[in-house]
Amino acid sequence: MVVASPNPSGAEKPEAIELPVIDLSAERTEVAKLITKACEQYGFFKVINHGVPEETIAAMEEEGLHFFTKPDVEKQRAGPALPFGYGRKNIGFKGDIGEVEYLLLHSNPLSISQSSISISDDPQKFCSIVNGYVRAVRGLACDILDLMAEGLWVQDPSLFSKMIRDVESDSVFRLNHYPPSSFHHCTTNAVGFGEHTDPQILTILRSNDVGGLQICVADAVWVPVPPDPTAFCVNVGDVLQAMTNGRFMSVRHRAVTNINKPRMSMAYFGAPPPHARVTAPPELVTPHCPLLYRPFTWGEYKKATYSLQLGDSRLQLFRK
Ligand code: GA4
Repeated sequence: MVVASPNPSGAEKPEAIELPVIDLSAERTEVAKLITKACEQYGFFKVINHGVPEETIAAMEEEGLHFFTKPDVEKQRAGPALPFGYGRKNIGFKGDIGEVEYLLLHSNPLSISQSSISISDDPQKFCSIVNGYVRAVRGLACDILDLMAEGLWVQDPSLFSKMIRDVESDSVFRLNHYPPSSFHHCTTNAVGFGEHTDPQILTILRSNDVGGLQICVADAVWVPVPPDPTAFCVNVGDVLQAMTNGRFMSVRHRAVTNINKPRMSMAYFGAPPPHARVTAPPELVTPHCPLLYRPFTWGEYKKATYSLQLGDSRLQLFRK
């Protein structure tokens, strides 16, 4: 059993954090400014009026819940998640474990269609629901990335979004199911998904109304983020930190289990194509802020990611 470590800073439990809430229907320049500020200060924010239809979200959530309530033997048929499919407790290839079961899917339609066969009794329906959800959240991620480029005054407004729009984009979609701690005879929160940063460009996350996400706001101070099923939680990944020359922060986060209730989260991780070159544009490199990371390809970064453990700092390896 992996138990969430207390904050070493003292006995007091930190207050929950209210992430910046950004209304995407507000005036564009203002939205771009607010997003930029949130990425510099927190690396995390919430978006409302995001345009992803409620039915698209509800259908995906229903499919996910339906899958996780299946008997073990049926779920195992979709596994192991090496690299895609059903996984349980084991995370990555380096021995990390957590109190979580999950479905990990590549986001391209062909791969989704192939995975659907072993996941669902009605693969066509599952495939069309996942494709619909992924298309919608990819669109949202692209809109947000364009707003970020505007907020940073980057010359090419699609500098970031074109990487995940590319047909070869290596984006992935993940459904995580965290059984309640009591399920494991545990009376305290257990670590569902250990601390880490997301390696990709941008993550678009939502969960049911059960809390569990925590972000690291200062050295080893973990703050819970209250659940909000009406919003998407957006966070900066390592690649975006590198592409913004360190202006945006890829922040460590983790998920703990709830004592009484199961939590399900759905995350889209927008990534570049394997051969795309990741580096900051000249506008973000100045004598005062010289280039922080050496240019690398996503393929190179991914290789480093999978050769390390979940909680290791990978971006450090690419520091100039
Ligand atoms: C964290 C973000 C995504 O869930 C993920 C994870 C991946 C995996 O579960 O296979 C990794 C993890 C994540 C980062 C370090 C490596 C790779 C497990 C692990 C130990 C799908 C991703 O891209 O990186």
